[in-house]
Amino acid sequence: MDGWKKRLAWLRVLPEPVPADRDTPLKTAEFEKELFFGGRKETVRLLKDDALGEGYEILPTDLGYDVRGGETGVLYGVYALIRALTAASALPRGVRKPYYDLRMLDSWDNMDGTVERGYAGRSIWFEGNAFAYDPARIRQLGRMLGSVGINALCLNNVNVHQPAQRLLEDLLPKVREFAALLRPFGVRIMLSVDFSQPMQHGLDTADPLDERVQGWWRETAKRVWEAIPDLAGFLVKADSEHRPGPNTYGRTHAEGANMLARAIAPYGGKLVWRAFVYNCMQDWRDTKTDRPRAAYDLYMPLDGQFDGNVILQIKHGPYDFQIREPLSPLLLGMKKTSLALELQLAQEYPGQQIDLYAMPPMWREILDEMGKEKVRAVAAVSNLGRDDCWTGHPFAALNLFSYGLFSWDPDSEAEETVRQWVRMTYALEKGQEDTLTEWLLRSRSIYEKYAASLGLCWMITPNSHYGPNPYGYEFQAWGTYIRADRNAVGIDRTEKGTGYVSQYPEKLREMYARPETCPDGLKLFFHRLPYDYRMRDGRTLIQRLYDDHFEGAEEARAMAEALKTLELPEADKREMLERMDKQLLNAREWRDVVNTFFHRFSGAEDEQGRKIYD
Ligand code: GCV
Repeated sequence: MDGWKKRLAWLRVLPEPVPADRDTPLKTAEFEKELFFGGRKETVRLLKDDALGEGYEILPTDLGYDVRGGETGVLYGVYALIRALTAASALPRGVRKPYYDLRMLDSWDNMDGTVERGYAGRSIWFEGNAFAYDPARIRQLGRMLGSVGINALCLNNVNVHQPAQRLLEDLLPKVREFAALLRPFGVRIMLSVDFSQPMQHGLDTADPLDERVQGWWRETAKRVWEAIPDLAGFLVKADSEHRPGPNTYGRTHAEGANMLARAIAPYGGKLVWRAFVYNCMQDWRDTKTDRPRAAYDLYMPLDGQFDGNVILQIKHGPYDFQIREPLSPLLLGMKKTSLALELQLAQEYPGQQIDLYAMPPMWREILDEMGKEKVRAVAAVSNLGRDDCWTGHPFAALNLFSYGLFSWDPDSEAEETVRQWVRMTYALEKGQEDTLTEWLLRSRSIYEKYAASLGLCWMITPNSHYGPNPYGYEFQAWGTYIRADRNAVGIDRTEKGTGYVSQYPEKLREMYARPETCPDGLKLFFHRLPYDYRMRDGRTLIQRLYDDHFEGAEEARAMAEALKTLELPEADKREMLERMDKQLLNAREWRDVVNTFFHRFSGAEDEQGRKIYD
């Protein structure tokens, strides 16, 4: 039960737990300083300077370092110093402040202890429809989050199932106790709320323009913030995948969000409203409706109508955390609304923390394409669970660690971040450190080759979302089609097709609109192309699909061979090897199922004569 105590992930250099009496970030900073520098020659002084808030400055002195910062800033400064010294990376210079004020981790934990799309075991804090946790583990969680600058944790699933509504009611004192455990690490709590909650309290409506509804939320907000004055805010999934929302009452999403935002504004609360709204009851015969269009069509006309404390949280792509999607055009289009970029650390589509999938290279691409200034906040769906190693696959902790660093500094480099995680987590000799860093950096492209070549997504097993099933979602209501037939595959999203491409600014629109200029990775996302279509490198489309699947499976095998040689702590090694074996089976399955599927449709032979099943 206490196995997690030995699994310190990137905090291995801080082996003792932070004692419970360290109840402020400054006291935590003092503790971490003593723990790390106790056995070293440097002298470190902590200088509190409230004007710096979350910011800090590390100043080398004759004897060691001064760390100056606000209450939380000092703590971040100490962690940054420890990271730099452990990973032998450059010391942060000058005053450092986080680029985004709100750096959220969204947990999809249900109160029955399950975690929606969770791949690291059950919830760390809910079980049996109640709070159930080890306070020491929650403090260690706070420490992990604080050590990489994550400053808000949403406790419950955006799909708010009973009894999670009670978090705002009789369970509020428990939320308050929980919040106190994370406060010393600079982490504030958020709660997902159910838009229809007033209806469980005698009201016959949740209409945001109804005064009784507004009054109910005002009263509720007052009670909640009295109990937890530093609650960061509410998170809402409305009118999405059967969740209640303002559309039921003929009201807009701006009207719905503003109503809640006004209730919490007096307390400085943020209302985070998710833009993941689409028709999940689509008839597959309907080729006009195109799911990726949905969010832009709904929200662009509302730009400028949201209150100042509303943050519209937008998934990075227009679909749903697929392996390769273009950037959501909404992130580029909305100019008068505060936006948050939503990422998913939980590997729902990319291998479920069985297959290796390091995300920093993807985030670098997303941030470069978007421009960091387009959003005011960042959120990521958590990959944590009750497993001893916290993240199912010990290497999946890299994604949590890196998310923190990217959310603090969106100019972070993928390779540097990965290397820093490797050095923080393991004491490997240089050759092994290079091996691990290299394969982590390649892991996404390997997965992409066997699971989402040319931007063809959704060929997955329905519901579980692990493993291949090319037609699994073809006749379903979710708007997730590949439309493969014996001649062609993909969806035409140009002006001649669904018109989705017109949601982009001109430069991107032009690039995506023509198959010749559309990046290979998105070719079949934007275009419907025949199997004999010639790619830029001269290969036919079908040959490229075959090649990617053969290469992906082969590279996964080479990766497994290389990673087997690593000298890791026993538990990490065992878990890594177990998962690698599963990944190899998965990659093989993807290769053979997808290649066979297209071979049967197209009748095309592989130019290299490799085995494809008839
Ligand atoms: C929390 C996808 C997932 C759902 C998730 C949803 C969302 O559809 O499969 O499990 O629900 O995204 O982001 O709201």
